[in-house]
Amino acid sequence: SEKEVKYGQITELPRQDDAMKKWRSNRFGQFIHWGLYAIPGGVWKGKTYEYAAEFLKSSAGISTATWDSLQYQFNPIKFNAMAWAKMAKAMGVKYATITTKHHEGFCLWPSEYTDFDIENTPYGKDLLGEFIEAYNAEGIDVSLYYSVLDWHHPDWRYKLNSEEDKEAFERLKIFTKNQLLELLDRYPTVKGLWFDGTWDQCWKDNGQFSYELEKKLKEKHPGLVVNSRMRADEYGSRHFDSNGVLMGDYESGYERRLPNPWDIEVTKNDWECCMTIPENQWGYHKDWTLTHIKTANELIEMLVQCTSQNGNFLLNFGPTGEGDFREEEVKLAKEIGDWMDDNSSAIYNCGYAGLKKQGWGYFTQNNDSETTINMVVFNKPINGKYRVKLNKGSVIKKAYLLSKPDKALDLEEISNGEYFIEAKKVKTKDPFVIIIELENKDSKKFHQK
Ligand code: H79
Repeated sequence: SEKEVKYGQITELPRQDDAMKKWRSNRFGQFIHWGLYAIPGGVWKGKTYEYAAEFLKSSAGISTATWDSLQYQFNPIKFNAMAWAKMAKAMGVKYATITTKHHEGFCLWPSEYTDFDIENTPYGKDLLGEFIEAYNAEGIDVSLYYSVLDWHHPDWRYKLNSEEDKEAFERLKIFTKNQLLELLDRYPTVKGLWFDGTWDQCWKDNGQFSYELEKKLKEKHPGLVVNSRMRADEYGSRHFDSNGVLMGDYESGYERRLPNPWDIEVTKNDWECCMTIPENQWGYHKDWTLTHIKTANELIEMLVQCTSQNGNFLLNFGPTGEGDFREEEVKLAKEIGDWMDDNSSAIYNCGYAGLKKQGWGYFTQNNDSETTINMVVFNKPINGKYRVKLNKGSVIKKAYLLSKPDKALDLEEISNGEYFIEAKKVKTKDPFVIIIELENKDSKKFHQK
């Protein structure tokens, strides 16, 4: 039975305005986690802490005063915003999301509302402004990550137990709103806000506030794209309201995990998966031998899977305290970029093709095309034949490798609409893309004009 929800969804979904269409067509983004935690890099007083480096303050039980004094060491002399932006562009991302303030509370921009910011470091300059300008100059959209959970701010409470807690939290709400409006004021080219740290009871108890805040931010900044994680309704339901309706503009619950690749329900909403390269490290950690480090092919497969299910893929980088990227990240960015150079036509502006996923990989389809389908292959079948099950009545006109458009691949029709594409002897760089051209329109795509 339907509940009455007053502080639920604000914008009807899926949004079809130009800003959202752009967000959707971007598909591949770079996440940047940068803050004071980059300085110790997971190591405190000679001891290495395995848990996420951006949680070191909590893992090592460091007092707020001690942690906050890292501010006076923050001096990323190697930071070169233009070099960062060029690396991101070469990797093939169309957007970047950067931590303006993580749980530690340190602000990467000079904020009027706190001294715990970049202005009061040896670096001193507006680092966030430099970042945005450089990325925009490379044609990359920028969104801002903002944690409402704040270990530095004296008014943050996990739970509001007393009148005094409630008063403190009222002040925290004003602070939060001021900072967000300040960010949008200072950086008018920003495309989206990515909220985090919204799971505590205090936030769940303030659904009306997150509703009014989302509304206000969108009024100030038309086109703004906000993640579902920002929101709770007045009953404390997060991401989805008490009737299961998605809040914000896209689902942002896919953190370090992907949906089941056969799931069709997920294609009905916009969504984004954010992913780390090690198991669970967002900020810079000195020791990457602690866990598995994902390979370029593993990450490319995740990007392709997201695309095939109408999702975006936001891949995280954790720069060092000095302001450069570790070698492993530079190498992966290059490898992914090389693949994107040849195959990005199966990614940008692409989404769910309306077809049943097969074992060899993923179908994607350009949202502006009705008769061309991409097959991105990660598992080569032993018989060299790629099964394609089209919707009934569909006929394949031609199939070929994206890398060799002039050579038609052999087709074997199995039954009405069902084919084998033969590609046993082809030489390709893996993972590779096969293109199918259909005789007729065959599209059950969700995001259609
Ligand atoms: O910024 C990165 C991490 O530092 C941050 N989010 C990503 C993007 C992060 N903060 N905390 N966590 C990740 C893990 C926290 C998980 C939990 Fe929970 C919060 C466990 C209990 C409360 C998630 C929300 C699972 C249950 C509720």
